[in-house]
Amino acid sequence: MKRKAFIFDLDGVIVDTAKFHYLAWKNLANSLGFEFTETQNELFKGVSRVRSLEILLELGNYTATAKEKENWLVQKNQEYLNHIKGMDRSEILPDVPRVLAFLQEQQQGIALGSASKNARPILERVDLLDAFEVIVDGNDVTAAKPDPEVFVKGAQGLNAAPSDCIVFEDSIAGIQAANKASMVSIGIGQKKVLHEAQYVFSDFTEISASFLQQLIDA
Ligand code: B16
Ligand code: MG
Repeated sequence: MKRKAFIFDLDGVIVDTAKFHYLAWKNLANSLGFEFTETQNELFKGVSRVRSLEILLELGNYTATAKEKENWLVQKNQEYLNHIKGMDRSEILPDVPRVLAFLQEQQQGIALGSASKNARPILERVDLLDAFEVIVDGNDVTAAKPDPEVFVKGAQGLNAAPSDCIVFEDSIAGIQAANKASMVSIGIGQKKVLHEAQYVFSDFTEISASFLQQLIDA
């Protein structure tokens, strides 16, 4: 049997934590005297925490000192951590456990490739820490998506060639990272947003066992 490497993004693929990031960024924006909308929050998907703050301040036309930025990053993350404390298995997105179980049965490599520095506590909350043989997160990389570093490290951890890797991603930057790494890119979300992906599905309920088998056999 062939062994491929399946690399999963976290936020927006395994769980929907974008809503918690949004609440925390919105509170910060409001405390600085400007609005932050859910549409603007789309710009933050797959983007690092530090870069997200820069974008937020640009949106609010706000200039800040390095010390202020440092404090706000801590404040935002504390609020985000308060939200994720309440997470449990019910937060796992539909059919993710079915796809993970199928890949495990087929003895495929399974890795996490996330920009988040909070990936491990989130996986622990939803009881999925053991589902991943390799975890590469925001603490392990120096270059953020669309740089392919996070996925390249995931492939190395699984001892797989890039051409044997399949990446599931919900962000444009993440799809670009997978493409740059010459891996198969699968978008989870809207076709019009993720048109650079090789395949796009709304969610995992649309991903059949026969499609996964084709990816393994390819
Ligand atoms: P943290 P992913 C990304 O996770 C999120 O999509 C993005 O919105 C967030 O800013 C980033 O993680 C950093 O998260 O503040 O927890 O380190 O989609 O790459 O799993
Ligand atoms: Mg994501």
